[in-house]
Amino acid sequence: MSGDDVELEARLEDRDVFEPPAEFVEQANAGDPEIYEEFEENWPECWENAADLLDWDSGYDEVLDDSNPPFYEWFTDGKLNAAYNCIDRHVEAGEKNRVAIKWEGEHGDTRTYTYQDLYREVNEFAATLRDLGVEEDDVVTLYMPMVPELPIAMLACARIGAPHSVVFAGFSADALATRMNAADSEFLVTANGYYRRGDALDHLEKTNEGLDGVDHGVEATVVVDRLGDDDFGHDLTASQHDWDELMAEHRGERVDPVSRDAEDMLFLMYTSGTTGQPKGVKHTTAGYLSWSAWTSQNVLDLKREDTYWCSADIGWITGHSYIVYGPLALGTTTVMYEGTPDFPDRDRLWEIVEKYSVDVFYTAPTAIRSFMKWGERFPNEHDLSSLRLLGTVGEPINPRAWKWYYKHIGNESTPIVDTWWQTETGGHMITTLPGVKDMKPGSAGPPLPGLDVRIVDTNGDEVEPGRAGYLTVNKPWPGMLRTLYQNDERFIDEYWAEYSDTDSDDPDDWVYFPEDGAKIDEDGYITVLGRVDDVINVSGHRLGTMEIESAIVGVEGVAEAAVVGGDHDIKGEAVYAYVITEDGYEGDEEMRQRIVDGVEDAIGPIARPEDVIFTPELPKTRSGKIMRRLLEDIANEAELGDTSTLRNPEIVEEIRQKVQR
Ligand code: 6R9
Repeated sequence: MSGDDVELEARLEDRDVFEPPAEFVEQANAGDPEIYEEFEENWPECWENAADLLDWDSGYDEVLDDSNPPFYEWFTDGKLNAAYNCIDRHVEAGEKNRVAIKWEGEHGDTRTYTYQDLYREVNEFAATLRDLGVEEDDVVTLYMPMVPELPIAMLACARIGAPHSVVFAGFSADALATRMNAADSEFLVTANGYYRRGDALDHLEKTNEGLDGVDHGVEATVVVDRLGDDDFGHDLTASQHDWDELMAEHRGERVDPVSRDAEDMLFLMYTSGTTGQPKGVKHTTAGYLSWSAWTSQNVLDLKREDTYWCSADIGWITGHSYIVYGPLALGTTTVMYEGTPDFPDRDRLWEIVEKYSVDVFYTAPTAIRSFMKWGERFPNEHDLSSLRLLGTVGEPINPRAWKWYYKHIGNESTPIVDTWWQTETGGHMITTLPGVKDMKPGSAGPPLPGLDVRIVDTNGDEVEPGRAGYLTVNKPWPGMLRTLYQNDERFIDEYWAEYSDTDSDDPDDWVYFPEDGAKIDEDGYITVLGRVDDVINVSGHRLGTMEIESAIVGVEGVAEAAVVGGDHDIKGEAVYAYVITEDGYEGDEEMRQRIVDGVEDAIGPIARPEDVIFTPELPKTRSGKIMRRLLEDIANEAELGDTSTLRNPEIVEEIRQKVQR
């Protein structure tokens, strides 16, 4: 570091409040501080502001129907189509030549779709889906890498009223099968492969393995050819079709957007929970779309003229809301990148920001911590002056990483929005409105206007500022999940039972529990501390410990396993597996490898254990419960918590010695 840098670092180090620059404030979509009060006074009608961002086939009766909590309905009896809102209306408004999607492949190959191009492709694929037999309300599974055909397929589904269920391409064959089975999904769109750090990956092989695990008949699979000459040469079966061939058959066809009820399902998204079975989060057409659009406008400050880039994968909720639905509903240009941030070099993202003159950039703390480790010389090689706003999502961001992002990417002249939200919330919930509020590194900020968020203790009583407690949301909001797919009971158990009077039909007795710990400061700024359930957040991705444990006990020779999250410099948290072997099996390198492979096969490489620790016993309470907290302390090399309630306290020291080895 130069002398100037040292001084600058020191200057940022001491600051804990940052004001948004005047230049930003002047042009911000949300610029009026009164909005918080106005929304509170005018709740729930304030959310007409979100509904007004959409074009409706016919208007809604009520903003909110809360007669049957927690099954809230928003914008009741309104009719609309999400694809129409993301495409047709922009074309009709004379914006057909505006760029909708700028796609960049890993090797630098590019594709550009104007709104007119998107209109054509989405119509043709909608016609294709219909022809394959997809009807309104059929769930179509999309197991696709970051290719433009993914948003095209999503919007084609939306056009014909068929909910999509996107399964992250990095998930395993088993994960695909579990999700297709859970949703009874008979249609699949996939790809022959994609590129990762220069290598072609065989995605069709994995798809076929997954299809072997589907319990019901699969009507049709459509395969995108991403690999061309690098294709692995699998023959397509009778029910598998080539995307390009089908599209050629339907060239020029148009499909009227189906008028959907506001509350009709737009999509399902499976996410990890405390049990081994992933949860099918159900999002609706009007509530979700209006929420992703309103937050894109007011939090990400998107303008139609912007080039905006969210570096997430569309396989996660962030990509759904903030690569596809939000930005396209607003008629913005959204950038999509296929590859990783460090291929071919560690300046790949900054090269893209410069090349496209990106105005707003949204990424995850784990990525920022990698950029930090790689050093400022990579961003410094590029002109990043087009950036107006930066965002982060997925996990808490530590103040040091925040300040690095602020200085080296934002040049101390762009606000940062640290956005707390979840698959279940549909879009942003806790974050600063960037033109209105000061920023405090390490704190996401106040709840958005119109939200009632409280930090409570185990009894549900609000805790003092500065004290750790549990995050709760005390009023419904349009973007919220409506239920878990075909499982209302689990929906109540997982999200409401903890702090609600579940016998009551008074909405005031119902409290949503996101299963995060948090604290609030005197100014109402919330610092989210992380999950309080058995979910690990690895690089911003939610992984259930139970899912990983059941994968491990499925490995030959494993008797018992406990999985915990341990601190990790880059990933935030990493997976640590404690394993007891069966008699006759050695906890050796070969076994360790089989365990790692077992987890990759069951879930995917993101769940790969950082370390596998073989132990003769697990620390257990007298009632036989595994004390995960102690295992976490060991993984973190932290001071050990109380061991007095253990049946086998001596084992803790034994395990600790192994880990330090
Ligand atoms: C959007 C997304 C949700 C969980 C959530 C929380 C963590 C997300 C955060 C954050 C602190 C933030 N999380 N954003 N924690 N600060 N800005 O990530 O959805 O994959 O469902 O994960 O991620 O623990 O409960 P999802």
